[in-house]
Amino acid sequence: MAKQGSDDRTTHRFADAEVVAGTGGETHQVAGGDRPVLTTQQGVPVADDQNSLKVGARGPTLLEDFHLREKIFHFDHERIPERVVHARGYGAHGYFETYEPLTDLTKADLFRRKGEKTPAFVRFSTVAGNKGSADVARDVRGFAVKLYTKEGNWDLVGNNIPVFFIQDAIKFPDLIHAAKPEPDRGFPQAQTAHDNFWDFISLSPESMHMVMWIMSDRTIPRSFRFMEGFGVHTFRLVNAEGKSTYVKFHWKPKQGLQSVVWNEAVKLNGADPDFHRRDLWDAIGAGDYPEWELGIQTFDDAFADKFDFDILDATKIIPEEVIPVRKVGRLVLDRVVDNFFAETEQVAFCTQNVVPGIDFTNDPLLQGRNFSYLDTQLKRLGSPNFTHIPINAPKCPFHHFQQDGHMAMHNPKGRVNYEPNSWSDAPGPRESPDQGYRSLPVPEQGQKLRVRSETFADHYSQARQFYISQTEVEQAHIADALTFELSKAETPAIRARMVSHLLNIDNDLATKVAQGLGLREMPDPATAARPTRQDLNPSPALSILLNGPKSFAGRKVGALVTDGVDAALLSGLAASLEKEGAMLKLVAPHVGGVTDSEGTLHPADEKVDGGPSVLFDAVALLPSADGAALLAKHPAARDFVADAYAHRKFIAFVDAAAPLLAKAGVPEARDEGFVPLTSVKDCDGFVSRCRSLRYWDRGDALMG
Ligand code: HDD
Repeated sequence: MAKQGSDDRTTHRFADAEVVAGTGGETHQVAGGDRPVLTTQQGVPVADDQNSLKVGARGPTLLEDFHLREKIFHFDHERIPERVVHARGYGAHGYFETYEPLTDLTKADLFRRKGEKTPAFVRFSTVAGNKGSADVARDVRGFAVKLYTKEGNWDLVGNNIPVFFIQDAIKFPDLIHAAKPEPDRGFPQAQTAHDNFWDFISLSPESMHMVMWIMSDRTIPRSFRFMEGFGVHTFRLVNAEGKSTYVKFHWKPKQGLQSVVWNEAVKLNGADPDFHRRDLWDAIGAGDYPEWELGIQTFDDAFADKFDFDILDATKIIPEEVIPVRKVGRLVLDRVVDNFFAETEQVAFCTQNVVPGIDFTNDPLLQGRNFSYLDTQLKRLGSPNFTHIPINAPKCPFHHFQQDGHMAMHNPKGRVNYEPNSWSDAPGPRESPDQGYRSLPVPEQGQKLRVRSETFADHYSQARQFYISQTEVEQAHIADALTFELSKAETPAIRARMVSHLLNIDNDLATKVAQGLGLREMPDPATAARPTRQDLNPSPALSILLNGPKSFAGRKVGALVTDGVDAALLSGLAASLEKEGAMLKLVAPHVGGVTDSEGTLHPADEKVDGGPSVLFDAVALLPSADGAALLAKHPAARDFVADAYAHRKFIAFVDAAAPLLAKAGVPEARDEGFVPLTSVKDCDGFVSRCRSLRYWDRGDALMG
């Protein structure tokens, strides 16, 4: 129930609802105690919210029923258009804290004072799927940050990948049309594994660097908390003297990087389509606030001129080994939304929302984005007054003469609505040449041309650099992902065309994918505008596995338990995990829980059918002997074990679990990913094994 200006949630409690029988046999929930009386939007108290106004008990409904009409009318209009891209997202509040003044580089107010805390709202998203699609689709993740600075809102609207598919915004509608469901049939949903996408991509060599990223495990993150964010474009920092420095923005998760494996992603989307949003909600609710450090790579014209690639080309990175990332502050997410629609859905990011001290470059993708975002918010939120919505309004004072329009909520008083004016009693705001935003006076001249700069022409060298920077496991995942996706492309010519590009990136990769596809004949390499450079060094910063967490904090162990579970082991495991900052979740035959060896009841977090091992980072098999025999007959329990094994998770087990392991098809010779729990002292050892997240040596024959 809406109660203006109040966060009182007592109206949602059930306990004090009193259900009474009415005279005509109808029932009502009546106001009682401190429960407010239900009203219409006009504030008129409502006597009966269960029955519409009719002629007699079985007669027609009356048009006069203003309560019915208002209620249905409002319901009919509850939906707004979903975002044309990034429709599925999840947001949270927090703050950004500046480590040290950056006044030598920028006059941006938020970077002036050490320890300054700037309120922030972040929305993570997938790109292609609709609002109701599954969270762990293979897709780029949006990483949009709104910083409510003292000199206005700064939106850094980034992704979890530092490059993009295209170099010029004019190709964005084509790219998105090709990625979204095909227009005649309306599917596939939230996936790029179809002809249109790969047709477009295979005809766009500029996408090849991005293809390496999207086919890597970056597009199946384990959690929003465990992924990086990037501003992608080169921006400018401008200091008080008007000196400009180029900058690339990075968000580095303090929790380390982590992804799921593809077979896990597929199963996760069925087991919990809300996996990522639930993870963020749960972590913040548990006080385990995710943090990212803001990193900057800064450079000048001299570097830009000698760099191998064009700094205005959004399909290129500057390797961290070439320009190190300097950490300048941290972003902490410490509050979930109160209302999903009001905040996550209505938040409106615009790349053109910059503050004094931050400026744009001529990156043609960024320039086009600056047109698009304002426009799309008008369509989506329905009024130029979308800035009046609290989530979008600045938190600093603001004064302007923009007025009226649909749903105007800030309506200035008095006569003056223009400037300059000569009214002395209430003259209103004026511009400030000193404090106001000034665009960097970059000299620009040239002919009007529709061309792509020659300096944007190398499409393969950094794609190769990304590939050779991956560990063997990660390279195999890229080959598997390409094989999977291209196998879903029904047109053989599209598959072959993609392989012709891969030949320009890495011969082994092309060969693996060609074999995976069963290509009869290897195509010729695609004609390249520039030959692929073989001299770019691998960049370890590009690997997820080389940049994993140092601890198991923030992760979850799923323990399969039955009645008779060893009480000491269970509490020992819980204690070891708590010490690490990780969580223990109990999966049992019944959600009511299990009674341990000492007679204590432990409610379960999941019933075994609803709590597959894909939901957890590692598992513990702690059944009693009777329980193991029971679970061995249970298909969901066998899958729990078989999947944990196939996904190369660390598995703690008690001796009694042997029949379950056998039925799940686990070889009797246990590899080092298995940790026997013979006594409580083994629990710490298990947790420290879990820090490396997966036992990758488990054998190439396994899927994943
Ligand atoms: Fe975009 C949304 C990120 C290129 C046009 N974009 C959107 C969101 C993110 C990005 C994170 C979701 C914001 C939210 O959570 O509300 N977009 C990017 C990145 C790009 C990029 C990192 C390349 C570097 N986008 C891009 C181009 C165009 C757009 C080239 C158009 C020319 N993007 C939009 C949009 C969206 C959007 C249509 C849809 C919903 C919205 O803006 O608010 O304007």
